[in-house]
Amino acid sequence: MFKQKINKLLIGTNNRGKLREIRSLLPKSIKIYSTSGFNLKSPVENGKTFEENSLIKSKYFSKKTGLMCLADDSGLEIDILNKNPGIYSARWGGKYGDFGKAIKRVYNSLNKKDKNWKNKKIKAKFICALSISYLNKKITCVVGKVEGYISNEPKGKNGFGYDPIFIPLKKRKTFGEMKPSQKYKMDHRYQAFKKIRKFL
Ligand code: ITT
Repeated sequence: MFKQKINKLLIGTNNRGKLREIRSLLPKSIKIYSTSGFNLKSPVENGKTFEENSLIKSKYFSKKTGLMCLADDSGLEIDILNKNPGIYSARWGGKYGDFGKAIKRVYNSLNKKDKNWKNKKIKAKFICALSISYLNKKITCVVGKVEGYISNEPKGKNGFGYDPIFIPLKKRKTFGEMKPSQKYKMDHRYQAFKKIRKFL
């Protein structure tokens, strides 16, 4: 069991939206490093679950830099699409991470599945697996979730990725319409963060 508090940490992501959000969730006392300082590419994410892919990233970036690393693997699961895009959420954006394209693919898939989907509540959840590793050793790996549904059209310019099409339960606005400070206090990443607080 890892007992010390962490005082420096590499955030193992090349996604700027995630980096912004993780920075704002970490205590200010921790010295944070990002992958851009090391000019590192991402590893191949060939795991079958969010947890496996998160650990692939935290171990890979830790071994490359010699720093303890926090990595995030996340995505959007849509019930009637058999939980797709799920672990393929980034890949639905194509080689260039085009989220206009990923969102179109969601709407095309929904249209194919059920012509009448806009008159129904399309259940979805965001999932986030956060892991901390030091070299090849896993220190922790936890999962956080937020449930909600898919908006009939993209709304809002805040956030990143699928934020414009996700409305959390009991809210009317998409994550893309919310202020970042509001989204950060309720989303899947925050739910996962609560479970690793004891390390930070
Ligand atoms: P790294 O692997 O470098 O961290 P990535 O973008 O490839 O970056 P993932 O493999 O975890 O990360 O893919 C998750 C995708 O799911 C990501 O590209 C986002 O578009 C989407 N996603 C995850 N969390 C999200 C959030 O809070 N809001 C909107 N979209 C999110």
